[in-house]
Amino acid sequence: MRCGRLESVHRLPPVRIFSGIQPTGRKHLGNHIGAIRQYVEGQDRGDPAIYSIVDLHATSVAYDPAALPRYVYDTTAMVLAAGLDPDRCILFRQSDVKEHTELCWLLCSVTAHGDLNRMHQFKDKSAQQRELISAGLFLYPVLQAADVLAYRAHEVPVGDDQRQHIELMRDIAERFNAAYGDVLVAPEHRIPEVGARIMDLQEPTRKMSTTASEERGLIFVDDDEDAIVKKLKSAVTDSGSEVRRSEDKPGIANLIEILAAVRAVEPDEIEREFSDSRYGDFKVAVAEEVANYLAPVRERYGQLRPDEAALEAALQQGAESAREIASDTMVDVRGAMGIGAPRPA
Ligand code: AQP
Repeated sequence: MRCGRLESVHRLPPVRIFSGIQPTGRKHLGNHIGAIRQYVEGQDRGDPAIYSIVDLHATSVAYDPAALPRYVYDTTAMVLAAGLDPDRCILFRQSDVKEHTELCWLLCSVTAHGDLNRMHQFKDKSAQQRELISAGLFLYPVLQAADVLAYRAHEVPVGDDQRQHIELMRDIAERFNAAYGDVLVAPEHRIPEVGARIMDLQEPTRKMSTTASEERGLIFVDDDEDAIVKKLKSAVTDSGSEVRRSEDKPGIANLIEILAAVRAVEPDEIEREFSDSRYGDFKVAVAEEVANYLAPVRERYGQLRPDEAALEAALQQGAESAREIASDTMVDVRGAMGIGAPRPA
């Protein structure tokens, strides 16, 4: 039985996986369900699975330079606590691999200004900026394309909010290949069927967001049980009483989706099970299960986070492997674009 499974796994073509996550301090339930747990699943399938703590992206909006190195360790500890293992995947800090920034500039030559102007994230985030809408925020999707294309990754696990960026990244890769020859791989997104867009608990028509949500609207992965129960009990719902999804019930639909994602079942199953329940009882059930689901991650995070030397060592080990792959791609990109000294014939 076991042999049969292994044989069929070996017949599958190798899939290279890449995803990046911002070091924005505490991570929320949306990050965990939409992205981080897919990273862990990819670790077993990826050949290799490559994950980056994208500190360069953090500079595209106002940020605290003194806090950024600590936030990188927070996020590193968080993904390790969720189950990433630096010996079974490549985990590194984006700024340690200089190829990302070089490729970003080169990809600008095949990126349409008009396409960047249409990016929802740019529109939303530029509206949030008080002092400066930086060119970095505008170019964010090009750096993100460079992150993935530098590894010629086939698959990018992300939440639904990144769909448009991945489509742009495919266009960039295809335009590059049409102009300079077949060098880059146009990747596919891997967006989970359930839990791809976890919504804010207080404003359930908006996604749960690090920068836009208030504390009450977010569940942090390292929130303790009391905080989780309090936030979920006070989640906004409508005036009805039926536990079912519909457009006029975004709050209850979000809680159904959260419980389905936590249990890894279809939302229909949750609706059937709670068809006779009242909102209050349903919220208590969701709160208890979310708290139980996150408890081992929180505990492990508490053990890993204090050892910054070990976190740094894991990131350095990953950077070495990442550099090897990315520098290979850059030799081809530079050659194809006629950048640098001519290659020997
Ligand atoms: N609400 C969400 N539901 C499901 N997936 C989500 N992701 C983000 N929000 C949700 C996914 O998490 C991954 C990491 O996102 P990031 O690097 O952008 O980290 P962040 O900036 O801390 O997360 P936010 O909340 O997305 O911040 P804002 O809103 O400030 O930009 C990505 O794969 C993302 O899709």
